[in-house]
Parts: sequence; structure tokens; C-alpha cells
Amino acid sequence: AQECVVDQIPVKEGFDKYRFQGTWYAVAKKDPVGLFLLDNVVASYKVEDDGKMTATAVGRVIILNNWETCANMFGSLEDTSDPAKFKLRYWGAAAYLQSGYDDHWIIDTDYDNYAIHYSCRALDADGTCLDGYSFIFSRHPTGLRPEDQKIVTQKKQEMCFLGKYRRVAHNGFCA
Ligand code: DAO
Repeated sequence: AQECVVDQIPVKEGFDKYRFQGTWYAVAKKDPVGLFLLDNVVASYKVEDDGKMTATAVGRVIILNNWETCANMFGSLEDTSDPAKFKLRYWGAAAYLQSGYDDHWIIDTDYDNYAIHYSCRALDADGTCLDGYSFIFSRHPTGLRPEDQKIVTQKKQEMCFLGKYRRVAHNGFCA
């Protein structure tokens, strides 16, 4: 009955933001309404001296339906009572880029190979997600290791996003 209720989706237990630091390559994405980052998405996380996590991300975007560019994005992650659940404030290096304030949950990670991100932007009346997005990240630009793929499939199911992902290409466009 509580399946797909956002509040019931399990997140990484005892999430360690220090071990999460560094570069992550997006290998798959479930898009939100009005998608922004298209492909060549690379995120980098850091814990600052004050203990707050920050992030930068780059990715190919299309502005005004026809202009293709690489977005340089910045984010600050506010802690919550759950170590795996953050509030992400994000903005772009240029004013025409998207900005916002989203949930930023780490559903699962082994810190060394894969990470599963989740963000629901709008809840339906029954507590399920009406509009959300999710990145599957790898430490390796070449993609996920076969042994991580089955964990990722299981988690996609728990997020109720199974079958809603597309592959995120890396072809050097933003390198
Ligand atoms: O691409 O459709 C979308 C939504 C993503 C918005 C968030 C981009 C900014 C991220 C800043 C760094 C954290 C990964």
C-alpha cells in the first residue's frame, strides 16, 4: 500500500558525505518535467571546512530551444535530520541557466563505484511522486560495473522509476 510513497523510499543508511566527495559521471537519468541537463553530465562533490557539502556540475543543455551549450552549475547542500537527505540550492554560472531548490537524496552508494540519486519535486495527493528526477552515477566514465547493475535495477524499482531512465552519453562535448 505504501509502495511508491516518496516518504517511504529507503535511502543510504549512515551516508558518509566525506567518502562521497569527488567526481561522479552520470550514466543514466530519469528526467523531470522541463528537463535541463541532457548529457555529458559530470558532478563533483566536496565537503567544505565548515562541514557543508557543495557540488559543481557540468552538462550539455539546450537554451531557448536551439542554442546548445555546456552549463556550469553550482550547488550547496543543506543537511537535514537524515544524513542521506539534503536540500540542494543550485544556480548556474550564467543567468540564463536554471536555478532552484530541490530535494537531493542518496538512495544508495558504495562510494567507490556507483551512486543513485533521487529528487522528487512535486508530490501527488497520495504521497507518490508526480514530478521527479534521478541520476545514476559512476566513478568510472566508462559506465557501471556489471556487478553494480543489478543493485541499480533493484533501487530503480524501489524509487518507482524503473523503465523511466535514459542513457547519458559522454562524448567529450563538455570536456
Ligand atoms: O537536469 O533536469 C535536470 C534537473 C537537474 C537540476 C540540477 C542541476 C544542478 C546541479 C548542481 C550540482 C549537484 C549535482
